[in-house]
Order: sequence, then C-alpha cells, then structure tokens
Amino acid sequence: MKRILITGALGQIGTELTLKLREIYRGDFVIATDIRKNDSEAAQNGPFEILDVTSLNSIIEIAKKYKVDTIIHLAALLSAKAEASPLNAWNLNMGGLLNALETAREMNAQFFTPSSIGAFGPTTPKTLTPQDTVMRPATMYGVNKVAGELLCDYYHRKYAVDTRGLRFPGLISYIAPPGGGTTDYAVEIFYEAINSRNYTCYIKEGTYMDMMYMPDALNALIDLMEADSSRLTHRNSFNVTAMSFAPEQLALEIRKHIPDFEITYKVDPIRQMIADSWPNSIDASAAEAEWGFKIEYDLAKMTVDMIQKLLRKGNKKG
Ligand code: VAH
Repeated sequence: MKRILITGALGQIGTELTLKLREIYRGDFVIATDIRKNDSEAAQNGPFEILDVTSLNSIIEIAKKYKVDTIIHLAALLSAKAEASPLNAWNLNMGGLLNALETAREMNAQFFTPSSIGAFGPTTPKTLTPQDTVMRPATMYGVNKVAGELLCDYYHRKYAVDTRGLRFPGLISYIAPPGGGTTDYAVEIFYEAINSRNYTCYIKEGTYMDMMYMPDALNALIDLMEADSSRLTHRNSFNVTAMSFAPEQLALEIRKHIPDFEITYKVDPIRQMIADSWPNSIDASAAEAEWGFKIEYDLAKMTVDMIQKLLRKGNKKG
C-alpha cells in the first residue's frame, strides 16, 4: 500500500491530485501538506499537516511520522511570482526541492516533482520542441526547473532514488486557480467570460503556449509514477502537452458557448517576456513511447467541460 506525502497540496495541482489519490488509494495514506491550511476538501477530508519545505527537519519529521514511501513535491513559486522575487524563488524552489529529495533518499521513497515548459529558453527550438535540446531559460523559474531536473537525475544516479518528473505546460482547471503563473490567463478567462462576458488579457494575440486540462495532467502524473522503471530512458523530465493555442483562439472557442464574450488586451511586459521565451509547441513523443502518455481533452472538449463545471460550481474561484 502506498503512503504518499504531497507538498504544496493546496495549490492548483495539489488540490485536485490529493482528492484523486485519496480515491485511488486509501484516503488515510495520502498526507496533504502546505504552508497554511484552508477550508478546501483536500485539507479537510484526510490527513493534513502544516509544512514549510524550506525546513529539512520538518519534512523528515512528517515523512517519518506517516512512514511515507512516495513523495510528490509540488511546493514552489510559479514563473511570474518567481520573476518578481527571484531570491525567494531560489530559496523555496531549490531549497525546498533539495530537502524533499534528501527526505526521499532517507525514506527510500519514490519521488515526483514537476518541471515545466518554462525550463526551455529563447534559444530552444520553438516548434515541436524536442525532449532533448538546448535549455538556457531566461527566467529564475526556468533556472530553477532546469537545475531541478538535473538535481533529480543526480539523486537517481548517485543514491538510486526513483525520481520522475513531467515538463507540464500551462494547466487549466476549475477547482483551484493557479497562483502567480504566466499561463494563468487561460484559467482566468473562463471565470470572466461567465461573470462579465469580457476578459482583458495580459498576453498579446498570437502568443502560442502549450496547455493541458487538469484531468489529463493528473492522469499523466499517476501513469508516470506507476510506469515500469525499466522502460524509462528519460526521467527528469518528460515533455507532455495536450494543445497549443494563442489567446484569440481560446476566446473564439469560448464564444461558441458564450456568443457575446469579448477579449481585450492590456499586455503585462514581464509575463509577455516570459511567454515569449517559452516554446510555441513541444514534442511529447518520448513520453508516449516510454510510458504510454496520452490525453483525453483537446481545446474544444476542455472548453465545454470548463464552462459546464464553472456554471455548476457557481463560478467562484478556489
Ligand atoms: C506558470 N503555470 O505559468 C505555470 C507553468 C508552463 C507554465 O509552469 O508559471
């Protein structure tokens, strides 16, 4: 029986992952942790601990208390917040990751942490970005992600920790909103389309970025963690994607369901700089070949589901 510790469990990925893992495995063996508690189901319907991942003793203490054999490390600052506060980002994104890896080594635990398309930079081939290519990111978040991938591979090579990771694209979800990312517009737009029929987008027209609906992201994470280790040539981390679109294409898809929806633009230069440094589309063939990565939601199917679920939820954030 898996005993899973999730850090950053009340964030965009963690909130839904915690609930899904408690459905798949016995709920009392999925320990959610975050820097503070909230009233979300993830914090209420199973074991929860306050955890600051920058404290090695704290994470080891919780791991030993629950005898964990799997660590899913999600606690991190996303790209825009990291660019606004680079030293804090280094401390949390790298210090927290090192502590989580040290804990996995001590507990002989399997380990997952997400990388991102943010690990690529302006000199990376922009179309169908290969699994193995130039990675010289122009942001602190990207530096953290590349260094994180290398650190996870190091812990696998040197200490035989079973580390695995995914280079996630922008993730779109209706349960917990993202916080401080560059791709957040692709989530905010749905709330505003329903609320006010208008969205002012901070990313300019024609800016393509890879995206994925959260159900596909969670399935990819679980499929990777359950994949036969002997099949993995790569580990940290796999390119995965479901779609690539620019803001105007998402707006067009939303207008098929909300005909009077209007998008306007007020570009945020920092997040535009970040987006411009990332690929337009990435190649996920290594993930498909090595562990059978597949997706269920394309842009049309995701848009229908997002609007239906937000209307049913009453369109409140969080
Ligand atoms: C961000 N949502 O925007 C995250 C993600 C690829 C984007 O890493 O920072």
